[in-house]
Amino acid sequence: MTDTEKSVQDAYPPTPEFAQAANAGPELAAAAEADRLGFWADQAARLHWHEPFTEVLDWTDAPVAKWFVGGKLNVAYNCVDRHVLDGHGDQVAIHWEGEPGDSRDLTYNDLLAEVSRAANYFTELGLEAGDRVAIYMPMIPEAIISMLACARLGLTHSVVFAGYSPSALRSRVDDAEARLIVTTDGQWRRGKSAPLKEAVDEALYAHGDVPHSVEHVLIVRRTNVEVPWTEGRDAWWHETVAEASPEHTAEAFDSEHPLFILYTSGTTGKPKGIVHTTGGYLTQTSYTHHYVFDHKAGQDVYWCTADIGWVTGHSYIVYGPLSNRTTQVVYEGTPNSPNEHRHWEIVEKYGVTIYYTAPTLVRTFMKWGHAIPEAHDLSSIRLLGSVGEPINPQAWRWYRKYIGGDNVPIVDTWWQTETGAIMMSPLPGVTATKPGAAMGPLPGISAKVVDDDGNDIALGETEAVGYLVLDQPWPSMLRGIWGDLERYKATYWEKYAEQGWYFAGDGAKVDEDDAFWVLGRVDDVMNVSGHRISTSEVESALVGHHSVAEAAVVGASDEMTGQGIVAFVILKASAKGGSDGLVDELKAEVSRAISPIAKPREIHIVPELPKTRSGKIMRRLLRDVAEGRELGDTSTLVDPKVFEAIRSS
Ligand code: 6R9
Repeated sequence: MTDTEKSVQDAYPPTPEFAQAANAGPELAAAAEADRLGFWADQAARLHWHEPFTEVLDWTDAPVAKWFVGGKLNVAYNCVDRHVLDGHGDQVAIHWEGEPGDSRDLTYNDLLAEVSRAANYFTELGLEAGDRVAIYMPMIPEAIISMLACARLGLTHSVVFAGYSPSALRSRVDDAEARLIVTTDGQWRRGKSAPLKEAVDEALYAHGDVPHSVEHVLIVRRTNVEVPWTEGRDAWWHETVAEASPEHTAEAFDSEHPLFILYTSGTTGKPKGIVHTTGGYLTQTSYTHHYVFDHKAGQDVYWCTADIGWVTGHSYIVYGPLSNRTTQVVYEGTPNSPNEHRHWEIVEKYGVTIYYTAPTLVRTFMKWGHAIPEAHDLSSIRLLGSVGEPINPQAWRWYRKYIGGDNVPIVDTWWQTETGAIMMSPLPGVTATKPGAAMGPLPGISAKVVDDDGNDIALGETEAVGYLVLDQPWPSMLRGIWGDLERYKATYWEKYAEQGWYFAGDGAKVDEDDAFWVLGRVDDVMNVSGHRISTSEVESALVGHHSVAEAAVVGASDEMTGQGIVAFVILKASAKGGSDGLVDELKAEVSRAISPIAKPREIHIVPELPKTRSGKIMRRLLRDVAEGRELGDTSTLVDPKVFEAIRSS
């Protein structure tokens, strides 16, 4: 059998039944090819525009795009009001499932009333369009309501994952100069309540008298723990928002009005505030959610298991789904609370039809064993999705077999915080999928795989790995890094400046059938359980400990989490020994300084680090050590003997 036959055989074509009823058909790609900008103008018509746009794309100020120029719209109106006005107010928007077992259904009518109340209270606080609001909350309806209330008023939200430390919160609040923080008293995590408001206070006071921008802290009661209180600054949601009027008229904002900032790890220690705007972002999230998930309003029950602290939660829990009048499940907790059956009980309870999660969770389910999903009726599921990292073919097949009843399409969706919405994915009903491949750019999107100089890597002719680039602007593209246009240009546009292409930071290859395989980051960003963490962030947390003189961090491949964080540290002469206690202490320090998600899997105390003659740490060699491989080329090392020392320690 030739390779081509093998890969064709390995592909999973859509079933005729699925294809027949699918939202997408071959005409979609044909339309985009015939007239790309006209295609996007058609997609923009999915939304309600208070004022129509006059131009689809203005790229004269590249790399800062303007999409749907002159158009005016309100995101919350599009996600809530218009569904109510269209007569769907009684449809459930959110089936919310709390970790301890409480639950709540919110219809689109309820959502409209709640978002309006919050918008009225935010206005009462004196917030005005363009101001920034930080949202530091677990997965409860008020988090989504707060995001939508911001969108309704033209306030730019910055959601900070509630698992982040006070200092991570503080740096994000400072960078965006947020005037309001919305939070909760505490959050449920594996059956226990963890304080959250306390973390906000720690963030605001930890720097002593260093002034901050925060004027108000609004607190939702969730776990009933006592909270520290600052009179005049702090307010309870139930005493303020809940008392506000449920009537509010949405005003329209410019298509390029900043909708949100979301911080993500870059190659330096300082997180980047990725800026997204209004019209193009909502157009592409709505378009992709409709076609990639084959979503049918009023019929499907959709569940995306992400957290709103990540871009997947923004685009595929809040904006894409709600713009499409989705009925969705939102779950507050971890998948094994109170036991490993939780997700499948939820699927059964609500009759979930579309389920979107991350490969790391699929691998966790595999580890727990197929007897667990087999104990449940999952026959309602008709489509599965994957996001966050490459999904290994074994996990893909397991996912399809045990969760998808061996007959549903899987959409492996490649995109980034920066791209705002899905860029590459199979189209269900159209694409024959290969396990582990994101297949190719969606209609309207253009991507390629090139070498260092920008030459095309010939299709299928070679196994050569290249860099993934996006060679045309797209509606939901980032508009910059908050307050740092130069860093935006340098990070994404410098490498292929001549060609004017966006450099995604991912390695990829294209096979003989034209299918794209995304292989992972090519920079110093690690991907741990789908979370982006930069090596230098972890290094600075380690160096922040009084015993550590120097640290080097690498991502080593990990069966469960994709990559695991492995650190090599040199201790200060004053530090005593390299006891196990110290390693634990260092792990705890990283967890405290950044988040438990950044906690190293291993820390090796070493006498020296391998460096080039110009003083750069050779991470590639450390990765070889961490992954137990034969050492690669050590010829540029100052002192190759360093490795004997590292290996024996
Ligand atoms: C949406 C999201 C982006 C990075 C990206 C890439 C990796 C995401 C992937 C994937 C292979 C997929 N990634 N989806 N790699 N196949 N389907 O995850 O955004 O947190 O910014 O991460 O994740 O490396 O560059 P973000």
